[in-house]
Amino acid sequence: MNAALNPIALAKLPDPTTQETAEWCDGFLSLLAAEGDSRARQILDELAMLARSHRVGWQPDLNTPYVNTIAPEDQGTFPGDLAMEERVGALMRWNALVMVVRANQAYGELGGHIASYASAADLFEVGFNHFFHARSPTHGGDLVFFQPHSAPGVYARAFLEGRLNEADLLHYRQEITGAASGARGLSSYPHPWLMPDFWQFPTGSMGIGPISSIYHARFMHYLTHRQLLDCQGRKVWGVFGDGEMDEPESTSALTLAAREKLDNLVWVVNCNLQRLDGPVRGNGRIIDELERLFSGAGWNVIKLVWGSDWDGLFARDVTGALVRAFANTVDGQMQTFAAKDGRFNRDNFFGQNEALAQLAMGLTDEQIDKLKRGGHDLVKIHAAYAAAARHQGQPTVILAHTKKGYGMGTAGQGKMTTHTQKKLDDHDLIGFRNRFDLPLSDDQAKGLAFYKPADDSAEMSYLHEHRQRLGGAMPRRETTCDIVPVPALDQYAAFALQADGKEMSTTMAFVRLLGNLLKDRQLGPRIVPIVADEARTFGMANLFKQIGIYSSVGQRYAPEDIGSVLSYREALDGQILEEGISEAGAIASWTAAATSYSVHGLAMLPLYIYYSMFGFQRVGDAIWAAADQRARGFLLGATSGRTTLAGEGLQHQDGTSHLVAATIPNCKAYDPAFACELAVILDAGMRAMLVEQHDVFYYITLMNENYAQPSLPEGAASGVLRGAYPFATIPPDPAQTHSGGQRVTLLGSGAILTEVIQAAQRLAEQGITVDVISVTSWSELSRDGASQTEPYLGTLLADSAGPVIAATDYVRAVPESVRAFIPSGRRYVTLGTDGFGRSDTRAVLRQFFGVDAASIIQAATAALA
Ligand SMILES: Cc1ncc(C[n+]2csc(CCOP(=O)(O)OP(=O)(O)O)c2C)c(N)n1
Repeated sequence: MNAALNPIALAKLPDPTTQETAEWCDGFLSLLAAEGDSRARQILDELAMLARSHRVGWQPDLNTPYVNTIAPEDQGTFPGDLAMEERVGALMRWNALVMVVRANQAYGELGGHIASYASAADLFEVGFNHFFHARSPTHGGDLVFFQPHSAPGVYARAFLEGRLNEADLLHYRQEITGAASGARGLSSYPHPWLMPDFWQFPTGSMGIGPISSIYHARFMHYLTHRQLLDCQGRKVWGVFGDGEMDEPESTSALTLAAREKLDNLVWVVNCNLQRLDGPVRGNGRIIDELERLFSGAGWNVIKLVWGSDWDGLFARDVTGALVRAFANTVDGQMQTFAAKDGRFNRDNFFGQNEALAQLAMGLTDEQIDKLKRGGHDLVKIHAAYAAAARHQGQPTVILAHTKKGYGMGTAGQGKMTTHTQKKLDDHDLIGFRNRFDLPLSDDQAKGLAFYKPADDSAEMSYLHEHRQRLGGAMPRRETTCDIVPVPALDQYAAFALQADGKEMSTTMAFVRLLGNLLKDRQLGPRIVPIVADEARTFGMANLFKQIGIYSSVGQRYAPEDIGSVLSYREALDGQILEEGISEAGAIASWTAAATSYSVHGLAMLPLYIYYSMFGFQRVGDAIWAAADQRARGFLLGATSGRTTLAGEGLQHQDGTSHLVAATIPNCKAYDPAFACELAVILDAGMRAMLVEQHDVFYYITLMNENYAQPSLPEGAASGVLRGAYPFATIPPDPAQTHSGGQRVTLLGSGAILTEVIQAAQRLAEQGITVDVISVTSWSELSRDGASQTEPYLGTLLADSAGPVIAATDYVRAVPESVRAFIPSGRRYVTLGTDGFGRSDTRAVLRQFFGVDAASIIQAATAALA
């Protein structure tokens, strides 16, 4: 592009007040005219280098003028039928609006949003008509993350496409009533759990969609580089809110996306300048701020600020008055302009100075009112998407300027309160009809009638034809994938099953099991070990060399420990995902792998091992979203428990993860004490997820305490999986007759089971019969109890008698969760680690929290008294 002919570029130039400045500028412009952009860039680079070598202290401004990145002459031809797409888009807008308004007319409490989709409609529609490719025999399918509260628009499209009917739309946000009446309830936001053949990615919790999209895009590179699946040609699209960008998760992985050169990733940030309460940056400009942020992070930034009808204004604006005016207009003011009519904008925006007033002279107030922002102009949006899709070597963000509540007139457009606006009066409805030229009578508009053109109409043909070209309807969640065979348990876990008193920690056992599984020809390659800079902590350093750490550029250095058998090895086909110190990133990575069976039709088995405290507590919401996305994989909460991780103190010691895990319906959580139990659980989990293909995931806590590991007791396996099994009955010391046939049952899980066993032995020495039950999962016991007339725990306890004492390394609420299933008449006492953690030796900590053998004996003795 020749800047000499471009008024926008001219306007950005410094005022050539001095002769010298003018000469420099002229020199540059003639260079540009004579030798083009690339030579101009080269000269600028060289000048910048020269300036730096003299420590001039100059940095280029990361902001460009408040105009479109793509010049009109570079935007290419729009490949669609513009008028048709506007008509079809208007129908989406209408049906989405009707759906929300009617749901709330019927039941005012249901909620829902109109204004967000009103701003995002064109951004979605261009994607649907021209870019978002569904999975088909010839294409693996794009991944699309939809702004959650714009879901009504996606339903409206599915309605026109014939995937949903009117009865379904009438059950927006009513899944229960919908199902009961034979219709399909439509979930508030994208929830794969609730609409498993429809939504792919849960985005309802702001920030999780953005970070998730990055790690999904990276995981596609991982699959390609490991030659498991060729993901080339597939894109990850995400439409997110400008307010949503404030979430730490939204921006925390931007540099990773750039570093990994994720050119398969395109974000569209819907910059309607508003969030829920008000403006996103009332006193600044969010588009400028995001431009600086994203370009600084290494992204390709495309600003999509103004619609085509501004092109003429810019072309006539030879003095740069428009660009200067925008540079002086903050978003709070821009929102006011959006909310007001053409007259107001003429007076207050174009009225700022003579040059601007001149520009607006040829426009009527109505034309001024209708001047489009870039994110409402199909042609401009298409140009931006096409440029993004073409761009190589970087992820792209499109900063799309829109109006919140676009077209909602005085009822909503640009209003402070528009986010939650769910009512429109007759006047607004007629206004909306007129604004978008909808084929509705006054009565139909006022009566909020859904509108679907006849099946053989041009609109419907256009709609279907465009989706057919792109592989069919979207969003669409698929679940077909091959079964991955799991080797027989004794092939890889014999050392754990017959441990025979050998000392090891369950973490060591896990690493050994993992090492063995990795060697399996069929399962091995599907395993995705994930760490967040803690592999050495868990004794996994041997895997670095064995299977390599994934790196999209291989290894460009000689590692310091090159001679070592454990040398740090990065490789293009490396298998470990080393996410660095980002639990948010690691869990997003885990989710990408754990949903690969559905997103890519290729089942993978991610095992993310981390400090258990930094899991459910730190990234619990992301785990909840993974559950919603029907993840299948293992989460391994290592160094778990409040007394087992001895020296680390308050912020590291986890006493609650099992409490939270228990609240996630498709999470099976286990706190095994022994390597043999762990092996049984791991094995069953793999079979459930990879062979039987259940939508469950497993949370297993692991400890770093070494102790003697028993072999798996005969017949214990099924109890291990159900949550508990009788570990031992210790008969009373016959020399001690004074206790008079007393009997007590001790329940223990995880690390505290060893304390329970010690206590049992000492109680038996006092002449008491002690039944020891190893609890592997409190939550499985509790779920069983709640769903069965004869709870398994009750059956298990039927063979014993006397009080029941339970002890764990978790808060008391964990063993309390099974109280209801203890047979009546038997006293139930729970010991746990409530309170803040602190540092000391294990023995002292257990004594302090009252979960050591002595405390268990004391509780048992008191209960027997
Ligand atoms: C983690 C989280 N916090 C808060 C919300 C509630 N919430 C839903 S939408 C919204 C405002 C979104 O603003 P923006 O991202 O700018 O999108 P817009 O609706 O303006 O397009 C908020 C606060 C949420 N869904 N998730």
